[in-house]
Amino acid sequence: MLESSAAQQTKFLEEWERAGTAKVDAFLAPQSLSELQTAVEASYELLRRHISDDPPTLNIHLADHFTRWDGIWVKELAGFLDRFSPEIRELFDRAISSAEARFRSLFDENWRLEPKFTFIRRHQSTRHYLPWHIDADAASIIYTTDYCINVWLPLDPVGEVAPSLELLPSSNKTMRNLPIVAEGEKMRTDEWVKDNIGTHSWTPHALPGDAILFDHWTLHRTQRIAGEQVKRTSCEFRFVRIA
Ligand SMILES: O=C(O)CCC(=O)C(=O)O
Ligand SMILES: [Fe+2]
Repeated sequence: MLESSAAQQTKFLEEWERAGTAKVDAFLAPQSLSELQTAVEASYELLRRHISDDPPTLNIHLADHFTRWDGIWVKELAGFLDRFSPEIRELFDRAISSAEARFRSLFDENWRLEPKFTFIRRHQSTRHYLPWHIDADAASIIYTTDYCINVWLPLDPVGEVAPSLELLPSSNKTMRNLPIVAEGEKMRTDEWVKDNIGTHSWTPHALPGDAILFDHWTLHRTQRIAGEQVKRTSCEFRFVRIA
């Protein structure tokens, strides 16, 4: 029997309250997913083509994230697309509006996507897999807002071949009362996590269109999966309360 959307929302909110993380199947409708996939692919291609322009056409932040970790900072991408591909900018804006509408239907109307905290990530090897961390300090979010929710959107199937996220449900309750890491790498060692939180982790499988939500106190890391040849692209759409 299909659950009504009200029943699904209640179930989601219960899980969210309990664990600080939850999966939403088909967070994006097929049309929005397809727009997002097209926009992301086209942006990587454009950045690749322009990364070595002399004089530079990518600003320093866009170039830095792209070169260092195959990342795209959405805040900085917007201006670049306005110059080089307004039609891709439009696709992005539409996908973001759909994600905002879906997010608000799960929580309430008082949320918006924050481009400053929104990134696209591509793993092409295990080199940039992230160790245990919370986004509050690792992504420096705590210096701007006291609460933020990450809508993590894989654009490839994850959990089996390509890496998903491994999360520690309910770790947010402990982490929000512990000191943040202010300096250096801002990552927690396996031993620290075992001693302070435990080992009961959750590694959701997900398909493109599904979303894994978690708040900025929830410990997580890239799923440990060997495949050096595996490529995985994902979006980190971060939401904050409308002030
Ligand atoms: O995609 C990954 O491997 C890590 C993502 C992450 O840490 C995040 O979205 O906050
Ligand atoms: Fe993270």
